[in-house]
This record gives sequence, structure tokens and C-alpha cells, in this order.
Amino acid sequence: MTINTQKQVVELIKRSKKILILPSAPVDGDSIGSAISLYIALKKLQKEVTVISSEQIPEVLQFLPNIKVVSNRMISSGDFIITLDCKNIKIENIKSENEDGKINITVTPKEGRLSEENISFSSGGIDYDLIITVDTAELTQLRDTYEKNIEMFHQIPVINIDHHVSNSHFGKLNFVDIMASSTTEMLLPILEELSSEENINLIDEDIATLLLAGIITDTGSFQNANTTPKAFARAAQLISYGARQQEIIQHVYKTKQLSQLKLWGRVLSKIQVDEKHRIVWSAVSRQDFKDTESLDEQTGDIIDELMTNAPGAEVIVLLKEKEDGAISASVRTTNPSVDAAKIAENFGGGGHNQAAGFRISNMSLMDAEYKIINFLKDYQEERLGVIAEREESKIIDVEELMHQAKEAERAQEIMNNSVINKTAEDQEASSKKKIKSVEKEQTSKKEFNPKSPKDKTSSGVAYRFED
Ligand SMILES: [Mn+2]
Repeated sequence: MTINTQKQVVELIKRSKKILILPSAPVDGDSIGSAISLYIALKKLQKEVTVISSEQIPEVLQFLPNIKVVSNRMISSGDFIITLDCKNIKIENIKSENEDGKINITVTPKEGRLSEENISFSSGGIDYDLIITVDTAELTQLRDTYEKNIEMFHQIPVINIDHHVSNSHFGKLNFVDIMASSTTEMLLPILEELSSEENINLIDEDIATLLLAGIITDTGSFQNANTTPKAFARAAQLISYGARQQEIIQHVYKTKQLSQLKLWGRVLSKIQVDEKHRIVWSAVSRQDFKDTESLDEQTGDIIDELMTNAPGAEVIVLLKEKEDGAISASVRTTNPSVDAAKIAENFGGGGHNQAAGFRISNMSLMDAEYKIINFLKDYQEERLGVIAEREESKIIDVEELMHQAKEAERAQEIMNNSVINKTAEDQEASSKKKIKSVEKEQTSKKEFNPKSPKDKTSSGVAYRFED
């Protein structure tokens, strides 16, 4: 990333008229702060701007200025959209009918009147002349917006503004700074340059607040390792622009709903610690969300809570069972030599050196947890030179245990019986049989479990079952 790229970004924005801004999923303070601040600024430059998020915006971010400009609607390139502005009008009924090839849409207001002035038209994807993705490392993070309009991303120039190490440089212009604390930190100089070129002061208090919200949420309120001198400097600059820092802190960190506190309690009580491998993790099941009447998004900064509550841990993982059944994992590392992005990449995800994430589909929470933690143990063993003793000492094989218990029971029986009526010969025969049956079972087990030693499925760690 160079000053030159920044200039090109500014130039391309200036030349474009109809701009689509896309924040990544999962939505967070940085992606949404980036998208809306850009929206307000570009609107001031008389551009037509649309912001589409593929995910609902979490309750905790609803306080952000102009949050309502973010739309959830799906776009598809061929769509023609008729928009009816119903701000002060209550609608009782909407119906549409096809009459001889003419479509009539009837809107019945409960009170107030609708007229031609309330109607506007727009068309789907193809109409945009610029796409700006913010805080997005991969186009797939845009979910349906990308997946259902792949063609559109080939036809329209894309400016990719992001700070993730794993960014795949998918744009026509890639303004990627992996040293930046957040995408909003990167937007500040862009908006300043646009301001000076267009001779207008773009950065108002709302924009400053949105940009600061990105820095604050991505740095965990200046606590995470990505808190650079530049992050502080730009935050200070934003406050001088009028950013409402207290408003952000109040909403993001000091307002917790009861359901969220309950959920946190649940997660904290399920913390697993592996001191030897310096791993701390917890997992939230659908049942946990149900029991505590909380929402997915309310796990928000639990991972940061786990970090501060886990001194000595190098890797912190939070697993979440999502509504669609997929398992999402957030990874944080407290030591830069433990590469969170690399860990996430192993599971098809990505992120930063000390904060990353990924998703696993078609696997239960329990299995995903087992797989991930085992991977981390191997990873840490290699790094720390911890001797792998879990194979020898901690194997818990329920089947084998039950088998052993049965054998012991049988042996006891035989012993008892032999005292009364069995001959020494009988005893020998039966114990031979016993040895054979054990051997047989061990062989069949070997055949049954042909995986490599790195990918064991039935041995290993002290394992926690979801309750
Ligand atoms: Mn970010």
C-alpha cells in the first residue's frame, strides 16, 4: 500500500457516480463504521450511494449514526426496484396483480396519503459504476451479495479497502494495510484527501464517531495488540473532529443486557484450560443461546473477556454453534509468534496475526471442538517442544474401558466358580479364550481406524461433552 494507491482510490471515487458499498460479514463496528462513514461522505459529494450488508446489524451497533442507511436487501443484477417512501405513512395493505401483462401494485395507507413524490426507481447491480468493499478479506465474506452476483464483480471496478493479513487482493484497486488497526483508521486519510480535493469539509461529527467506533471496537478499546501509535494518533485526530467517544464506550462496553450477562456466565463457566499447551477455549451451543434467551451477536466481546481472564494462555478460542448449524471459531493469540491467521487458514478462514476466525460446516460442535483443539495441541507441541504424552497417558477409550471392566468381571466370576467346581484345565482354556478375544478386538480396532496418527478420532484429550 502506498500513497500512490491512496491517490488512485480518491481519483476513482471522484470519477464514479453510483457507488455500492459492501461491509463484510460478520458485521462489526469496523465494517459498519467504515461503510456508513463512506456513505455519508460520498452523499455529500452528490453521489448515489447504496450500502448493503448481508447480515443483520447487531443490537449493540444500532446506536451508530445513520445506521438506517444500511440495507439488508438482496441485490441481483437484473432487478428493477420500485421504492415507496413511507416514512410518515402507515401502510395497511400491499398487493400486486398481473393483469394482461401489466403489474398493478396497490398500496393502501392506514392514514396519510401517497403520491407520485413518494415513488422512486432504481435497478439492480448492473447500474453501479463502482463497488467499494470495506474490512473484507475475501469476496466470499460478502456472502449472498457476492455469490448471487459474481458477474457484477467482474464487470464493475472494485476498490478493496482492508487491513486483514489474509486479504486476497481481489479488487481493481487494493488499498490494504495490514499494519492498520482497523479499516476506519485507513479511511481517515482518504476522506481528508477527498475533502481537500473537493474543497469541502467532509468529516463531520457523525463520520468522526463512525471512524472512531471502528478503531475502538477493533482494538478492543485500545487493549489488543494491534493498538499502534498510529491508531492512537488517528483516534486523537478523530476526537478533535468531534467524535463522540463516550457514546461509543457507553453503548459498546457499558450496556449489557441481562440475557447477555447470562450467556457470558454460561461461556465463562465452560472455559477449558490446557496449561501445558497454553490453550484456553470455550464453546457456546444453540442450547446455551436458548437457555439464556440470548442472540448470536451477544457473544460479541466474550473472547476479549476470555483473554483477560486467562493469564498465561497463548491461544484463546471461542466456538459458536450458529443457527445454520455451522460452527464459527474466533481465535486470539496473546503472543505474536502464535499466528492466529495461520491457524484460521488451516480451517479455511483468515484474519490477522493475533485475531482471526473461521467456520466449519457439516460437523457437530463437539466434533469441531475436538478437531480444532487437537490441531492446536499439535501446533503448540511443535512450537513449544512439548512432549506428546497424551497418547500414552491420557487415552480415554470408552469402549476399551468397558471391555476391560467386563473382562475383569468375567475373570472374577471364573475365579469364584473355579474355587467351587472348575478344574485347572478349564481355567486355562477359558483364559486362553479370553486372550484370543482381546487380541481379536485389538486387530479389528486397528483395521477400523486407518487414519494417520495426526488425525486421531478416538483417543487423546480429556474431552468435555456438551450438556
Ligand atoms: Mn476490521
